[in-house]
Amino acid sequence: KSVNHLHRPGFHFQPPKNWINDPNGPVYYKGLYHLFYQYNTKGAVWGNIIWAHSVSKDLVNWEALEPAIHPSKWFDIGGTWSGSITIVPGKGPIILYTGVNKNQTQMQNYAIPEDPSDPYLRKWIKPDDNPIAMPDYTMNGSAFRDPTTAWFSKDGHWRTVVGSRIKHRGIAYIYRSRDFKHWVKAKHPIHSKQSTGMWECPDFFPVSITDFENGLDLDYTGANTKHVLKVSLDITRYEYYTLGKYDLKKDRYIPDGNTPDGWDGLRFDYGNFYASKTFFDYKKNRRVLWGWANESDTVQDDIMKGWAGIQLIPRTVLLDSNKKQLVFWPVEEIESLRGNYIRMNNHNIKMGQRIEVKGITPAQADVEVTFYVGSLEKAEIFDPSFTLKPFELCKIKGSNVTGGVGPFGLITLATPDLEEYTPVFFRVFKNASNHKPKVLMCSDARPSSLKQDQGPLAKDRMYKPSFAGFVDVDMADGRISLRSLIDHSVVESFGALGKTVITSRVYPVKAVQENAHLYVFNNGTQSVTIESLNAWNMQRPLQMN
Ligand code: DQQ
Repeated sequence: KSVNHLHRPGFHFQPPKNWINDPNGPVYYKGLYHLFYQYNTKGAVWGNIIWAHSVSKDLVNWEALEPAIHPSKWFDIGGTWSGSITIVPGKGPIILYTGVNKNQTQMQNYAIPEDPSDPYLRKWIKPDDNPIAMPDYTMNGSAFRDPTTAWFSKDGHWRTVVGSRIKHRGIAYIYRSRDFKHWVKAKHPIHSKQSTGMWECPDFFPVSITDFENGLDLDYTGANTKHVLKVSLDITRYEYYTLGKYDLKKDRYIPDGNTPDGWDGLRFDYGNFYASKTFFDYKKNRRVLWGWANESDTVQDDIMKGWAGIQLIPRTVLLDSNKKQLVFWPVEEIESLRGNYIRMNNHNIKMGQRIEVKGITPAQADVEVTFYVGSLEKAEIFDPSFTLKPFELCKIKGSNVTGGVGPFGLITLATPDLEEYTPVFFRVFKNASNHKPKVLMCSDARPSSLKQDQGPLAKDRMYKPSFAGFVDVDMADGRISLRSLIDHSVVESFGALGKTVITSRVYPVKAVQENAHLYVFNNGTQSVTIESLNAWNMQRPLQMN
């Protein structure tokens, strides 16, 4: 069966065909970046999941290897689901993953490389003393999965976190081991939260509160850290994270009061982004985040296309210098794909104006723009009694709804008459009392495609949400920046140097390939200045699986 290329990304990670979901076991080992991922060998829908495996020297070009693990033993015959890799001194990399047995019970297993001295780690063995953790009678055997990368503590124990739930309470269990074979569950979960549902794909790692340039490995034990706990909520398909304190003695994590724990929490990405996982890249001393973006197309069209799912461009993760949130930025390696280049400086855009960015390929591009806004005098008042969530606000105040300061930003994947377009933009409000800015960032897929839904069920409809998040900036210098990576059916946008990130998946009918256009626009009464705009064609990697 052939694959339809019309909306297929050019520079995002993807196998040649079929369905992919969660990134698994990302690691840097002996000069190679490894990425494993959930893969259906048989089609473009979820099912028959194995761990596919690719390696890269630069996070840009990828070489597919044979699958690392697939269902073969009693403890994983019903599925080889998500997990992680830990490099264990003296043993090499070890996979922790969730196996499903024939009765659909989930359990944690491990796998070891046949030859840890081989940088490619081609062959994996599942020792017979698996599983390493089974659900006991107090636990939910159909919600017990996705072990994190383990870390070693001074008390001589390895620890890993496993996601779960009991009724509606989301839970992160913690397990300890001295030898990486015998694991014992700690008496208390490391954290849990009522009414959040299953915690899929937990991720737990430290960030420095003094060094805002380098990442930390999991075993780092300085006082100058906070911890991050991220979970993926299967009910909403959103992730959220908190910042907090990890108490090693009690094996408990306590979120800071100012990062909400639950549905309204902070997100790595406010758009189509799920089951993410970080790893520490000791080659460059950074923590790197991988995340999966599902299709937003109808299931029928996924099958017709012959492929579904991509991994987003890996992002570095750091604590923001305000210590209240994380910031994300595409890994620098991706810039090696930048080709033809155009720039624009000090260009004023009046209300209602739209300026075309010409001279690059708008369907496969990297665009960075810094706006100078100046005074916020005309900004709309942000009513603190507003209980609207960002995506609801964006729904009411779309890119065409005139404001004071904004909406302004990019119009991506557009036809010249705006029959189809995906706008990515800011709208700057101000607080009634102290006049501090309250910035809304939107990536609005509603006008992205003329394509009709094929029926009333979710699987027959296109998913075109008005994704949005607030951007925590004071705009003291009157500026705000936006970067978008545009790749046919993907728009990955970074507001204010990665303070707020939003990814959309869109499927235009007309605004495709050479017929896609890119614009900068302003629909606010206050004019704004494009202080600088740099845009590049993005080339395809020389090798993509
Ligand atoms: N996907 C895996 C599970 C995980 C879910 C199965 C998250 O291990 O909880 O493919 O997308």
